[in-house]
This record gives sequence, structure tokens and C-alpha cells, in this order.
Amino acid sequence: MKLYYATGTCSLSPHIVAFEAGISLDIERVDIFKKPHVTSTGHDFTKVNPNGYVPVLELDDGSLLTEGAAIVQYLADLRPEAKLAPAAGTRERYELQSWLNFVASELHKMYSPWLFHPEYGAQAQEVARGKIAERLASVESHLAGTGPYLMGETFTAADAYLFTIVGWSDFAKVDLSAFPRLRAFMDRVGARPMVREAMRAEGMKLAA
Ligand SMILES: N[C@@H](CCC(=O)N[C@@H](CS)C(=O)NCC(=O)O)C(=O)O
Repeated sequence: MKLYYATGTCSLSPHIVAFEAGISLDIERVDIFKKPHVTSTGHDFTKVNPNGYVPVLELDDGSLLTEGAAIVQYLADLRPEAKLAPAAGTRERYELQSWLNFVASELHKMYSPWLFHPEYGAQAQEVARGKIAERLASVESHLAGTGPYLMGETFTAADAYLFTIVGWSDFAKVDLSAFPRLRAFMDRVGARPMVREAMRAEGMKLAA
């Protein structure tokens, strides 16, 4: 299987899940800043994903799976013993999907594109930061009752996704100082050996 990724973007989330699950992936970097996007082997990435975005998982039969929230579940289900997703059909699985959807729609798409494109202007960016702060406050109070992870004691695919997106906060000038539990969550997840391996594989800088 091959993961198309761009360093430090949302594709880090399936990358972390693969490492945590003990699944070895081929990886191919995509330059999402070039138009059209090209892969590290020089291919036009829009031929892989006409929407032009990572992550894309190419399965061994050559078929392609897109959308991070679906890819992490696919990977987690290949190794149920790693407990990165509760069994399909259980109430807990819907809870996981609820978190994945929350991160995708309420956080990921609020940080990006708004905070990565200065052309939207300072006012739009401040509105985005305000919305993000509201959503992070609800994560903060959830962690107070449930922690240390979103689903309780067990690290899941939703934690990998939350860690990836909230990890953009410094760059996006999102202030986390009001969210001590979330900051502790970021430190806890960032210290996991397999999370560090995934980041290292993408050439990211690791905290000491
Ligand atoms: N709906 C997609 C969005 C993925 C996405 O936004 N990917 C960004 C990186 S975080 C990207 O590749 N952007 C490049 C582009 O859209 O051209 C998902 O959830 O997987």
C-alpha cells in the first residue's frame, strides 16, 4: 500500500495510524505548492486524485481511497488488535466517527484554508480563530471528563487526527494557552514513539 502525503499536513494522521498499527506503507510525497501538484516521482498528482489533495491511500489492488477520516478507519480495521478504532457497528465506533467528523469539519477546515491563506484577510482569519477557540474549548472540557484521550484510556485514530490538526496552531497563530488539557494531550501524543516515527518519516522537526 502506498500513502500519498505532504509533509506535516493532514496526511500525517493516516501516517501515524499506520505506524501505530504496525502497517508498513510505501510513501510518496506530493508537492502541494506546485500547480499542478506533482509527486516526488514527477507524476501529475491530479491523475491520482482529481481533487488535488492528500491523503490518498493506494491499495495493493491499485484502487484508491481518499478522505483522511475514511483512510484512518481502513488502516485501523486492518489491525483490530491495535485498538485504533472500535469494532464496526458498535456504539463506540459511531463515537469515533463523530470525533473524526468533528475534527474534519469543525477544526481541519477551519484552520485550513482560512489560516493558511493570508489573502483571505485579517478579519476573516480572526473570525476563524474565534470559531476554532470555541471548538477547542469544547475539546478541553471533554478531555477534563474523559481523558487522557478523546475516547478515554485508549489512543485511537481520532487522536491522531486531532494531534495533526492542532499541531498547526503555532504556525496559524491559534493560542492554546487557555487549554491546558489539550496542551497536555499534544505533549502526550507527541511523545508516543510511533507518532515520532511517523513525523520522522516525513522529515518533520521533533520536539526534544
Ligand atoms: N477532505 C479532505 C481534505 C484534505 C486536505 O485538505 N488536504 C490538504 C492538506 S491538509 C491538501 O492536500 N491541500 C492541497 C490542495 O487542496 O490543493 C480530507 O479530509 O482528506
